[in-house]
Amino acid sequence: MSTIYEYVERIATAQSEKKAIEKITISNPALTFEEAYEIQRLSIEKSISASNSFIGWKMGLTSKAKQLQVGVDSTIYGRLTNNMLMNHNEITAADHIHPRIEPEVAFTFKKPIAGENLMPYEVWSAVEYVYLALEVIDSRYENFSFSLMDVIADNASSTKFLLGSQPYAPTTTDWAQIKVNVYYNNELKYEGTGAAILEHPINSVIELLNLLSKEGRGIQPGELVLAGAMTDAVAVKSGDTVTADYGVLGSLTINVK
Ligand code: OOG
Ligand code: MG
Repeated sequence: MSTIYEYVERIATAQSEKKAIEKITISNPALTFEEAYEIQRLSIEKSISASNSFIGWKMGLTSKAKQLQVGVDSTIYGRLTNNMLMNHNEITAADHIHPRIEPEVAFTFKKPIAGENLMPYEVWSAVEYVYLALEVIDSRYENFSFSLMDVIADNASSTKFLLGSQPYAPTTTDWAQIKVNVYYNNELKYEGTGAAILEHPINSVIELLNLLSKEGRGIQPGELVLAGAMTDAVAVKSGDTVTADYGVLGSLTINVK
């Protein structure tokens, strides 16, 4: 059986060579939750020592749409590094294995916060801004197919994300009631609401804090959190465009080269 370090290497190679690998649980069905998060942590540590920096967290599988799409029904977290944050709205298909794009919102934090089963008002007191976001995911596994432990080890399929330029104050709107229309090459493909994320996107942060507190961690000021997709993800290829239109709040587009 392979060691945790060998899985870290395999995932890193899949990413750098843009070549999908067999999911870990095929050869190691006994992979535990703790081992899976340890593979994720070590993978990000490796990326950080290669000159990237840690900037926050992503939540995954916080909506029914996403849980059904990938067949995993537990929420998970992943780690975000500065090289994932896009500085223009274009990705190159050839830089990825089988990229998908999904509409999200993100929170930034001005105060440290930690703890289990916090109330929404306690979490909001630490939030600085809310942003519109598009996440690009790219599972390192063949056919975008995985079990819970595989996707945790693979840093929740994260690869890139785009943040809107406009910071919104938490009180701007009821974030559960926001609506998003996702257009694939200018055709309406999916519709979602903020409530699709665990009834309210703030609950995604509460869930993240529950997961982090098991490890004695929390969210630090300056970190950001992607709350999870509000609709299914759209598979994209070179030449495609995905737009998420959030109505009066604005819209975000990613062009695929
Ligand atoms: C897992 C990552 C899920 C989300 O927003 O639900 C995720 C995947 O779908 O590959 O990022
Ligand atoms: Mg996501």
